[in-house]
Amino acid sequence: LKVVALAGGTGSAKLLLGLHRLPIDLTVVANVGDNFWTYGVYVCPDIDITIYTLAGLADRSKGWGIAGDTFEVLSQISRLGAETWFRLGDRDMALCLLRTELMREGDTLTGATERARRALRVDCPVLPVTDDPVETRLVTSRGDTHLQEFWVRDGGRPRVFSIRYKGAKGARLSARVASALADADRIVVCPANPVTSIGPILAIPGLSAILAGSSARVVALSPMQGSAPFSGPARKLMRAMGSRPDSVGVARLYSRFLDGVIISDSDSAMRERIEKLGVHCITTDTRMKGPEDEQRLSKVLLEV
Ligand code: FO1
Repeated sequence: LKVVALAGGTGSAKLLLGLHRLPIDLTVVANVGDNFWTYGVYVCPDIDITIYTLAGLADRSKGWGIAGDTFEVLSQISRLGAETWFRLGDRDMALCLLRTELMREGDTLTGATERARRALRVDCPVLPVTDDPVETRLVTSRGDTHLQEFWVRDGGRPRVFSIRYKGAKGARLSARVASALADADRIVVCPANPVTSIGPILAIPGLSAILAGSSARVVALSPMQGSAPFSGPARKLMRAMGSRPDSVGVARLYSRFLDGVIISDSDSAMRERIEKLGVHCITTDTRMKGPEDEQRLSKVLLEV
């Protein structure tokens, strides 16, 4: 079974671990909207957490970076008087340095990612949705900011007036992503922030039409329980986009292409509303507390 998973950060990585343990042919399509230039390097948080998680290196308590990483470079940068609110670890920085170097020499983000995942012995393709730069930007009460500035520097506190995916309109879907989607038997939308993780993927011209026209079933695991996401700023950002911050809102955002969705059993009252959108809805315990949950939910996603 060829499965393509559309993935963002922490929540996605947990589900990917479950999918990765099943006997399927898995390809991960990663968000690039949270990619960020800092300390002279190109950081790709969603790509990197996917690789670190599948390589068994991730710091699973933080949800980003490498377990046991040190912060020597960052301490010295701070000593030199620069801001260090973005806590990029030493080993994590190594991947970012190599990626920056490869891309300066003319390699694509796809090529640099392929090299890293192979070196770290991740046995499934991790594909950035596009090789063109796309940036999730927010107009907030602290000005026009990158997603990382809003979330990490400002702690997600400022008021959010609008959100845009800078560069998305002119970005081209990567050829490898297009071919993985064309060959897929099933497409899984991971439990990720629909605005900052899946939104930038869907904003790449042509992608949502490919999903809508695909003969593969497209299924999602909702990242929401009630109006709270399992992690991150989904509630605030869905509201800012005029969406209901719950599983109905998520299903509505994806309804153009979604065949089925798994939502929390505590939200079973939302089921009827979701089915009215033409989306088959299953309720179960959607919390991922460990490998059993990750695998159980992965299996349900392949059966919906
Ligand atoms: N998130 C934080 O909340 N604080 C950090 O200092 C931080 C550092 C960081 C370094 C590398 C990396 O790849 C991710 C990092 N993240 C950090 C996570 C990241 O900002 C977001 O959670 C994701 O972009 C959301 O998908």
